[in-house]
Amino acid sequence: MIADQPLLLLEKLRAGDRRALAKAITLMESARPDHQEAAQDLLAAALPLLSGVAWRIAISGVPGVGKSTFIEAFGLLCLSKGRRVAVLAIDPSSQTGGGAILGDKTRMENLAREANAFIRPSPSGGSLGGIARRTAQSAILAEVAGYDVVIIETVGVGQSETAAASLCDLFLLLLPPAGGDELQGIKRGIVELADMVVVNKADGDLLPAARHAEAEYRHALSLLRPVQGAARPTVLSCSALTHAGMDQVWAAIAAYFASGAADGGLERRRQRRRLNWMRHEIRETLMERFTAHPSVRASLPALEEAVLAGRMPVGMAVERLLHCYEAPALAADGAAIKMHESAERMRR
Ligand SMILES: Nc1nc2c(ncn2[C@@H]2O[C@H](COP(=O)(O)OP(=O)(O)O)[C@@H](O)[C@H]2O)c(=O)[nH]1
Ligand SMILES: [Mg+2]
Repeated sequence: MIADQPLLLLEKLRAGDRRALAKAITLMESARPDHQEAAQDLLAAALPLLSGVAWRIAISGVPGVGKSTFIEAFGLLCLSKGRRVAVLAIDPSSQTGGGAILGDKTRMENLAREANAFIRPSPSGGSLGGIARRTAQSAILAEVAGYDVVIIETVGVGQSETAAASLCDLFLLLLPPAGGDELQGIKRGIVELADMVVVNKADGDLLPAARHAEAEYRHALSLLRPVQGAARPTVLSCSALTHAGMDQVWAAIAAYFASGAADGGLERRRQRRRLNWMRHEIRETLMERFTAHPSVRASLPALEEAVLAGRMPVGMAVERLLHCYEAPALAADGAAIKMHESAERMRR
């Protein structure tokens, strides 16, 4: 099976084989330990092959803002510039195989038909952290397979934006053509994550509203203090439907990557991203192991009970749990030590 031949799979990937990419991602998403091991071998072998030329772009925005339509339009534009496009998704709400985001593949019908495009729905199930990790790994595999524009679509709810922002080179926030009270993105702090803000649906009756919103966002963002070292996000408007303004979006994205490559900002961001990812994984893995640990599990109910009843300080309960985790043998020996002590006492 594929699990036996990660290097063969890598060869096919490097040749740009779309089916090999689908297979590699399936392998990586599998929970089977042998698949996981093969996938990690594959990734380790793939990493040194990355040239860094690929653009990794996350697109976020509330449902209905036009993400899928935008990605198709932008994707087709990328293809017309000779690029190869992979579309991935982060959607923690998709518990079934299809995935809610790209389940509506109909919206990307034209892109899906193209030989140089690859579309993959969100991995389903698991924590957001797990989904984000699998998406980041899929992005690496896609880059090795020669997809030099990797687009990550994410739903604009909850934590998925933060996750997406932390694993891309450019975080593009798509906003609806409404201003005033509806500068929601700013209220929710999402805009601060954005490297680029694009007001969509700048067409037909919505054109004036879109232009107005664009101006409002530009103004609002000029008042925000930019994150240290980061440039203020570019604000644009476009129509994903009519493609009006898409060329300007493309130009702004190209300029972003050109300047990032020239001044080293892009590489710094990627380095920071890898380190953050590692730290995040350490936290997640430790937490997983901690809660799964037999002696932690054995002690937890009683300690929680004691904290609940106000009989034990939280700090002490935590220390005892950590002790169970770090020195399980000692903790297990605890009973033996107690018996030993009482035996001693009885003897005296
Ligand atoms: N007028 C207009 N409608 C758009 C535009 N982009 C998307 N839509 C429409 O908005 C609806 C939601 O689009 P979709 O791409 O599925 O949004 P998503 O949920 O963010 O992926 C669809 O009916 C689209 O046809 C646009 O630029 N202009
Ligand atoms: Mg969509």
